[in-house]
Amino acid sequence: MVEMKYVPTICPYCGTGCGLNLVVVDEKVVGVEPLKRHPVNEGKLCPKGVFAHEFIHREDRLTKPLIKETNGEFREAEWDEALDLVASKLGEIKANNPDDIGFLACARSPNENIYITQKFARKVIGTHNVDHCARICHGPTVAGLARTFGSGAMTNDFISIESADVIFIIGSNNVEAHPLFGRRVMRAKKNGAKIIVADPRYTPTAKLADMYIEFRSGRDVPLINAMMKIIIDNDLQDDEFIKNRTKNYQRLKETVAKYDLDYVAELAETDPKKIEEAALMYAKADKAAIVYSLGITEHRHGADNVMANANLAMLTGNIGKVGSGVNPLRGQNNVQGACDMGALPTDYPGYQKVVSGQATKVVEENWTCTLDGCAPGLTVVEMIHAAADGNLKAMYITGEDPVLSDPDTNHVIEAMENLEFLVVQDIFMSETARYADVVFPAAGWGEQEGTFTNGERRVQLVRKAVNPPGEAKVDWEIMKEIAVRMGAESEQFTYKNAEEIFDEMRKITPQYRGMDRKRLERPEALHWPCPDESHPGQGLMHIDSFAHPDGLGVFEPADYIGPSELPDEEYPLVLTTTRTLFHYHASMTRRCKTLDKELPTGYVEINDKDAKKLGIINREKVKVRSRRGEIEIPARVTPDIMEGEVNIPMHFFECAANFLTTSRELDPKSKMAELKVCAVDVEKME
Ligand SMILES: Nc1nc2c(c(=O)[nH]1)N[C@H]1C(S)=C(S)[C@@H](COP(=O)(O)OP(=O)(O)OC[C@H]3O[C@@H](n4cnc5c(=O)[nH]c(N)nc54)[C@H](O)[C@@H]3O)O[C@H]1N2
Ligand SMILES: Nc1nc2c(c(=O)[nH]1)N[C@H]1C(S)=C(S)[C@@H](COP(=O)(O)OP(=O)(O)OC[C@H]3O[C@@H](n4cnc5c(=O)[nH]c(N)nc54)[C@H](O)[C@@H]3O)O[C@H]1N2
Ligand code: SF4
Ligand SMILES: [Mo]
Repeated sequence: MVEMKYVPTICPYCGTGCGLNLVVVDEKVVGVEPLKRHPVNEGKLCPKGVFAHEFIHREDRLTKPLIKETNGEFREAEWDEALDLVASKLGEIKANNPDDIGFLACARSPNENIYITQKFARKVIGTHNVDHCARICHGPTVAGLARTFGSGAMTNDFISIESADVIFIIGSNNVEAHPLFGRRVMRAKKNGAKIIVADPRYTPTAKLADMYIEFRSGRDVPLINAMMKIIIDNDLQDDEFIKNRTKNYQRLKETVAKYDLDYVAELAETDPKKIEEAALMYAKADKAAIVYSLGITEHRHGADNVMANANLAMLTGNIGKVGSGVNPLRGQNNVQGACDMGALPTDYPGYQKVVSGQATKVVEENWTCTLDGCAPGLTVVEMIHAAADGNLKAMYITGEDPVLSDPDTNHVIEAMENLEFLVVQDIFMSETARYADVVFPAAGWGEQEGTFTNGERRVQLVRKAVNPPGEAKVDWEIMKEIAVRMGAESEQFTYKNAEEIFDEMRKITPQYRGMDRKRLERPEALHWPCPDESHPGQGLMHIDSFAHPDGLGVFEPADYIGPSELPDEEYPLVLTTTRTLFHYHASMTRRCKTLDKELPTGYVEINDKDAKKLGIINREKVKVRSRRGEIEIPARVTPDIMEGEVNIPMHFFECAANFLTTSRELDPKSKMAELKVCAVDVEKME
């Protein structure tokens, strides 16, 4: 008899966090069904969710530990041998200097794995060198919203957007990147909301807009400052809110006074009338929401961009009420959780600072150890630079693929090759795993229990439907084995299941303290902050006061800095890099046959007028060059990108955007690299 079961869980792709059932027949996941009553997706899924089961049972899953021989080839190894090797090598390097080792946590995997990764780095190795992909994603959100609001997370829940009167979307293509949030934007429009989209590309999201503002990548600060100036000039600011809930308004006023409409329009290569009209629409609305994503964050002034949005919302009193707020759409399924869990070189779980003696003491007491509570560790891009310079000797990378995802691929490869010892723990042989000394096979989605925290701070259970393939193990189990081998006090790594880890975590994480597993079993789960077991969780933040100790929001005015690399004669075009509907980064969707058929490889979008000048026709293969590298890639000629700008989706290693991008300049406030702007040349090939 065929045995069939439905296992409810959460989609493994974007931070929307849709609920679905895995359909399991004879120990194999054969399909996916949306959860009809799930509060996020209400019975709908985007194509990635619908076909999410297709990568699980792939033949090329990693099933055995691999050790690289001196001839550069991998051989299969038994677990004991590989674990012993990693424990002894890490022990050797640690004995010399714990800060010679760096860790990357996996924002694709459950909170429990991530908590263990940072605990392993801090307690077992003794370093704060632990970070993850948020650094080159929404790191500026965490930094920028913490400065302005006191908490670095999305201020409203997803459903709130449906009550907005005006939605200002800047640098977010949510119809493709967060489709089930995009669905709510469409519903808001049906309810009468006016939509403004500011983006250098006329995206599927922009096509929904009542007003589309085309403008040049990297000019967000002047654009938003000009909007604030118009609002103040027209006396449309919310004086009550500014007086009672904020500080530093005078400085904001002085800063934005410099952002004259015509100056900004010229700088941003846009229409001044549109900036003015957008500002008036936003300020006059009763409830106006800001939605943003990487178009705002992935710049060397990413945190300034974020703070400009926060300033705009506070200026008009659009915080702490339904239908308003500052809504960064978080990327990975569990990147909100990865930040919450303290996979950050500056923060313990719950954003408690490693430089705080008080926070360090609490963590030490709970972990029964002493910690180095003084200097923060290295961030993602700093680790890559340090490895390339010989200042970092080992890396332990769990579920992240910097060779594909980090800026300046040639430099990343150089860094990986320069490491004395590299451990990669993944579900597939990623581009980065090829450079590893030891590869551990990890259990993936559908093969383990735990929790994901979505972009609206909703903490949801994920469940095991099938066993991992071959000898693959859950991430935390692998690290536990190494911890024990490295002599970590055994009582500290004796977890029997993910729930025990979650319960330990919530003891030191104020935002999660009130979440017990029983409460998370409800379909709506719980939003953080949830400080105690009687607290209902909180979808809407900053209702009466901000999360700063004095309860006030802080205006943080920012001046225009702009991109570090502007077009010139040799590299005359601005390159931006983005996402497409059918692919999610690379490793999983490119292995889903249905999605791969939809879009088998990459392309460079180029404006039709630019293409004409260069004699390039649609689908023709062209060469794109920057100061870092070059790739060959088919052209997609389109009017939907502004003149002077080209765009490459980031998913395809055979024509990878990151061979061209730069990691030279980082945002001083968040250490973000400039993934959304660099200068390139597009050449016709012979
Ligand atoms: N289908 C799919 N969905 C995904 C992902 C995926 O790989 N595929 N990845 C997930 C992850 S990790 C993330 S972080 C999110 C990202 O979600 P988004 O940020 O929405 O995705 P992107 O396409 O990278 O960038 C958004 C928009 O920024 C615009 N842009 C470029 N430069 C600028 C600029 O200087 N200013 C402004 N205002 N806009 C600019 C681009 O044209 C693009 O339309 O998506 C998540 N969802
Ligand atoms: N040019 C350019 N570059 C970008 C961006 C851009 O817009 N432009 N966006 C940036 C952003 S926003 C992000 S978030 C990063 C994403 O960068 P990455 O985090 O490197 O991207 P993923 O492909 O999501 O990597 C996840 C890896 O984890 C593995 N994995 C999945 N589940 C598990 C698990 O349970 N356990 C373990 N151990 N492994 C698992 C996958 O196979 C994959 O190899 O890319 C960044 N890079
Ligand atoms: S919107 Fe995001 S979470 Fe929902 S099905 Fe699509 S990829 Fe999955
Ligand atoms: Mo991301």
